Amino acid sequence: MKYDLQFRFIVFVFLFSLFIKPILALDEQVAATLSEENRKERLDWWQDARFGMFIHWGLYAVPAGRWKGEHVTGEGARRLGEWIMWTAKIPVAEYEPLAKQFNPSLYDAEQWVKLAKQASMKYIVITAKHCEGFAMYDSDVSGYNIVDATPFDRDPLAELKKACDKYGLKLGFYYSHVWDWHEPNARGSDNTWDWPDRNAKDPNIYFEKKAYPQVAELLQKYDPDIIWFDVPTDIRREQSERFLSIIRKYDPACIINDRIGNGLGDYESPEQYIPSVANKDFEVCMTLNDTWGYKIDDVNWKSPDTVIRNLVDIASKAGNYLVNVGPTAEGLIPPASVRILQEVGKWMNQYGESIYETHANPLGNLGEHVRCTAKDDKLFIHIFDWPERDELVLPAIQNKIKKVYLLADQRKKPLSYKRIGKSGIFIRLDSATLPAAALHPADTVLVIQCEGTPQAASQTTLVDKTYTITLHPAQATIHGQKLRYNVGTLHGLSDRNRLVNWTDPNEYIGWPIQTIRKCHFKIEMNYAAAKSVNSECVIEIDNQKLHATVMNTGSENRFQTFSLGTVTLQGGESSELLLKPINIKKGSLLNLRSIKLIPIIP
Ligand code: FHN
Repeated sequence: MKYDLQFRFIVFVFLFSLFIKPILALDEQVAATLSEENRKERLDWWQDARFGMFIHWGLYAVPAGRWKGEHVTGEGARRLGEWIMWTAKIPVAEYEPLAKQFNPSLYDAEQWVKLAKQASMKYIVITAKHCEGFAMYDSDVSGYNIVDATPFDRDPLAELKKACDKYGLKLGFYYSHVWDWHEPNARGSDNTWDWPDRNAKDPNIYFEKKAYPQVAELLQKYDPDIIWFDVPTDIRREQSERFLSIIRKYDPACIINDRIGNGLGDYESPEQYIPSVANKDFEVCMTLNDTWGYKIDDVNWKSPDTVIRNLVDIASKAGNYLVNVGPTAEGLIPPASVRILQEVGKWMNQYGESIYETHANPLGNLGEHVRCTAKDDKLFIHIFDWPERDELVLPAIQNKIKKVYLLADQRKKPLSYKRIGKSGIFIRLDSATLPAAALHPADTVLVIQCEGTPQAASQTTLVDKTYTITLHPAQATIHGQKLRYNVGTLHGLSDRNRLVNWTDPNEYIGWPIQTIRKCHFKIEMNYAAAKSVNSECVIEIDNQKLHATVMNTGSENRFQTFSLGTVTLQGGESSELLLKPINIKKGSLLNLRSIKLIPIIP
């Protein structure tokens, strides 16, 4: 008996080492790539790049937002061009024949890559397979692809990869790994019009038959720099790990976004909004109109100035900006998109140094019309709106200032500035004497060149009569134990970071602020509240109190702005602006988005 057990144990150890250990070893190798050191190394080029092109291209470009003569639209995702199969509940049997019409004869990968370069974008992410289930590349896994199922008979992703390599752009693939409306077993936001019985769906069949092997072939065939997964609903940890292992088997350096699911991504992916405060690596993806996939009827284009300011705002928080184009069924990027990106490129040609390879603003909270990026010994001060009386007031920096000049001024003519006590820098921007070419309607960039790496003299918010200052709850000091700031995932369609558990009326928040001269301010509060209606709170500063009764905004995610009154701040003082409950009727006091101090110029 004894020898029998020993023999069995020996056999078990042998089999374990032969078959199980390599699998665990594989997991150990994959697990090692999740280290912060590995992640930072993978993201090195990506963090410097700051700006990329998103491309949503698929069969949905054929109907282009219309079905049987009707404009297909609706609330939320229903207005999106690439959602037409879901929104119009188009059966697979009626949707598949679109492939026979799909012949993008005007497609020219080099033209697309040249536009991205002209816009000063450093990488491209294109849909390899969206929720419609159609592969935009030569897939050996599914015949439902652009080479086998259409008259086009070319591989657009292979051509794009060649063009990106030729012109020095990185290339990533978007892959909808959970949602697939062409597949009977895919879950998530699934196809319930062909296959209504959700309980009959086994996602593992879909993963094993299509998603896992397609991700593997994308790595094998095209060696992408990024895999951009989408919407990780209905995916378990081991399934996300399987996708990770597949990618890591072929490329430890391939960047993966957070939508792989279960916390396994390299960065966060806020969509259609810019986080007010960010403390993680993130990339904002955004449309140029209101749809990702091409729609004839969507002409709600953003201006180039809006795109420029978004890029600057995101870069000031050390984030990336992935701006989308939705090519037509003929293979053309819409002319309106081309024009916007060309204008952005002109600004980047002049000011790109203030975006690429920069770090987040080190000066703390700045006025609404100003952003800051930093690199080496320089601070890049981005002036969105020309300040009152040509006066720019900035928080003080510890460093000795070597020079202040306009980035676009080739002669780097020094601008006059002076320090104001320990708390501020005062720069005169006499627009009458500045070179007109250096002033851009979207953003004029000043350089403050320092001795050494610029450091803020204080993280106390400087308020002044020359600009509106916005106080964010993320930057508040919390006075209490239960009340806290919840830093959720940035992924999704809105900023979910918020104050939570504000149930104790003795707990409050505050922002240390400082002034350099006497100022009068109107104070506005932007918040959402529903359960705590009629609770009371008060803003206190310098012995002045502004009372407020919490109003019902409809829900704890629907925000409204309320004016609370005016205060006067004396110059040369440091104080703390406090927001305190007086009583809390029910739930958490309110979901605060911001408090604004708007100067009143007498
Ligand atoms: O449903 C998709 C949508 O079509 C689009 O691809 C965006 C891009 O990030 N992602 C999903 C919505 O979050």
